[in-house]
Amino acid sequence: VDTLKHKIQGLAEKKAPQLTALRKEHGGKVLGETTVGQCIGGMRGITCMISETSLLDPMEGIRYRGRTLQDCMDQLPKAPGSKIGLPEASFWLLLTDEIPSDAEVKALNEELHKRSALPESVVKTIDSLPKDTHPMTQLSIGLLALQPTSEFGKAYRSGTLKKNEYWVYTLEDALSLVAKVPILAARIFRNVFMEGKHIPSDPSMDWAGNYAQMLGVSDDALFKDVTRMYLMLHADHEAGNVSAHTTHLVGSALSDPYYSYAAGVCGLAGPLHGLANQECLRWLKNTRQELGGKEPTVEVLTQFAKDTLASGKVIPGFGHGVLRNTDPRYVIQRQFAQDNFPNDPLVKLAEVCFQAIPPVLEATGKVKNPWPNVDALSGTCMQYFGLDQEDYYTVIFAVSRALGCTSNLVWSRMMGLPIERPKSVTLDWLSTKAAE
Ligand code: AMX
Repeated sequence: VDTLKHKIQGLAEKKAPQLTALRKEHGGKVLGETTVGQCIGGMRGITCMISETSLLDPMEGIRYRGRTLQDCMDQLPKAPGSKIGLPEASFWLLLTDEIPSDAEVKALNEELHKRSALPESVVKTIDSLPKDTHPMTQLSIGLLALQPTSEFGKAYRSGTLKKNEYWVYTLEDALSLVAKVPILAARIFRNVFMEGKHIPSDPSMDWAGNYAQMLGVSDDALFKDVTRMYLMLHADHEAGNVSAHTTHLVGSALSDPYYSYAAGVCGLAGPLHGLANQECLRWLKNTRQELGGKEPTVEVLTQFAKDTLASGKVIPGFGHGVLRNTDPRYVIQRQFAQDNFPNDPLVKLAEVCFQAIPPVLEATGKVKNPWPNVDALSGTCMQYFGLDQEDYYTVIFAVSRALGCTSNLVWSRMMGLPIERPKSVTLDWLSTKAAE
């Protein structure tokens, strides 16, 4: 922890003059105008937040601290025998702007294991929930049940916490939350789908590999890898998306990381956000069923895609709000699937979709990005190993996004960002303004 603190502090010292200059000398500089359309339309395209951890390039996709995901795959330390950049190494990168060494990731994993035990009260709370409570509801309840353990909360209540120490206690909570979230998430999985038979945490394992073995759906070493890959690729995606923004907003009120991320998880549970991967898998499965044993071909899939559009539905797994190219998260998952299980029927179907669907979407003339997004394959990769409990998929997303959301909280407190309070107006106010 001391090394991590030291590195974060060192980076913050480098960034401090930049932040001061931006505030003092350029505070009045115009970044853009806000239109009536943006005010009604979900604030799309309004540049109005800071997130140091990642930045989205419309063509190359998300970059963690300036590194593309392929860079992360190549450069981040790996578990023995694995080719996947470890997600907890990306946590280190998001926090420090440095690729950790193998020894640093090992030490980080040891620290996470030390912090990973769930208090008995949290275990009781989770175990007492009705099994038909959605796993995402259970996860947010579990995170809130952990809130009394917040070091930030305790320090703040003590009345002696100084503003320049906020980030230290936020980091303490971020580490503990990240340490505990796979334990909590695995417990929920085993309670809901495996009759409450739990698999103990293995302190010799990496963060994501251990999560995979606690889920216990497959003994295949590749299941650990697919989990590592999923958790690395979903760790962060700027701060404007619903879960990251919610976490940031709640944190801006100095609510501690447990409160903040529990709120973010509630946003992730929405069908327009974290639930999309589930939709994609369903679409592929339905398509396969309707093909009724027929070999998928580009011609058949083209017709299928046209029919989906004609019935007024979207084709899940394609398109993006900001990206304008094939999502690199899709590219990496596709490579993994091609390398390891190219003959899986759903993988084969997804391959044909990749060829057939973009031209159909392009032909509509309105779809801004006809290319596949992250969700086009993630469910397929998970179900290959037997993780076919679709209601659980968003929980895995949430375990991953804890890395980005909590790193961002640390940096928000480090930069002393204030409470968020954008201006809202009424329709009448807008009409008057529009008529001017
Ligand atoms: N299938 C059919 N129509 C689509 C489409 C798709 N895959 N993607 C976009 N369109 C349509 C939109 O519905 C919109 O139609 P409208 O003008 O009649 O309302 C038009 O094309 C223009 O949309 P856009 O500006 O290209 O996209 P957007 O920013 O409004 O929406 C998204 C982005 C992801 C919601 C959209 O592409 C979509 O619905 N995709 C399918 C669902 C999906 O894969 N979601 C997961 C996204 C990844 C993620 O963030 N987790």
